Amino acid sequence: MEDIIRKIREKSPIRVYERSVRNILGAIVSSKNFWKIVDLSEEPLPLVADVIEILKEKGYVKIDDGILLTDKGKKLIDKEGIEGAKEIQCKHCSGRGISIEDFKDILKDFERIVKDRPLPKQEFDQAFVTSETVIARIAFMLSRNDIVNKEIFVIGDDDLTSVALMLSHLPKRITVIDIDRRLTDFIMKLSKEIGYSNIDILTFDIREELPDDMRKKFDTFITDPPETIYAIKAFVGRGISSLRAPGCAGYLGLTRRESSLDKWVKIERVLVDEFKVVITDIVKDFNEYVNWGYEEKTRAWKLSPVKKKPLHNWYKSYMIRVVTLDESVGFDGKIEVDEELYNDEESSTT
Ligand code: N4P
Repeated sequence: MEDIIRKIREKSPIRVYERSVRNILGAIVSSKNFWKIVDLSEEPLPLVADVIEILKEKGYVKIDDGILLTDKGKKLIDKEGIEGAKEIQCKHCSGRGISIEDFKDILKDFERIVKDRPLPKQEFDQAFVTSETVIARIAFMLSRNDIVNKEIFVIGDDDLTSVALMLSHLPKRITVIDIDRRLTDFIMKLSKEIGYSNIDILTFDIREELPDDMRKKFDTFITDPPETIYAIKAFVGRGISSLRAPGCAGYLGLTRRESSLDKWVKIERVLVDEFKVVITDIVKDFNEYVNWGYEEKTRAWKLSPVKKKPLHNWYKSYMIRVVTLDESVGFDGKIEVDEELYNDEESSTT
């Protein structure tokens, strides 16, 4: 084991721990599919690819149409007492801890109304979540008292969360911004179809400073940023800056697919030490993303040891809820990066 870890350390810019290698080996025990292994191991994709490469070099795995343990690999599993990764989440709520039973009608309406939605654009790191996820977001926010009679700010909306919010008719008012005019036009069109007028829709690049009248205005925000520190500042920092008072809530998706725990702790520090908000909820695999279609054009594809498109939704993210306190401060400055807004050494899907 030590020898494997040493080799990986030489190869990967992402810090590796024995536990990471064990997680990846456990995932290989359970599945030979690369995307599933990333999903089950909860390790960043570039690290999973490097670990598999080293395991192959050392004769622990072989690769044909999938990733398989060799006899030497099976011996290692036994010797190290590594368990196959298990999926034991609740079947009723898919592990979200929230029931969408009462929202079946909204779910149906949502699915029908978004049918001809714009397809994901790689340029903006788009990949929308399943309809169940969107409805579960509404149920979750509702359960935390963050929707009814609230002014809600949706920051980036390829998921069309604003549309589900409109269909619920629960918020007092909705504001939605997105950089992609296809989306703002589409949301505008749907608002007319639904007959919902308490909505402001703006095409906006989140690297820019928010207009003054959007600061300290909202009760709740929701966003799903790319996994970089710049994006956390731009999307979440501005979200916090847009909240009206202490006790307001923000929701953000964070994934392990493009984040090591070392990066996560940096993100958590930005939230807690810089923005001075409290983290109240972290729900694993809350957000499930539909495979976006541009897989073959991504770094993840180049890194994948087997060139086969994913067949299941392997990309998930945690749902994080934060709440503002007296001392909370958001971020208002300009962000002057292009590529780095979306990508760092741990990301791979844009
Ligand atoms: C998803 C961005 N649906 C945008 C909202 N990426 C996930 C970020 C998780 N915080 C999707 C990655 C696919 N390129």
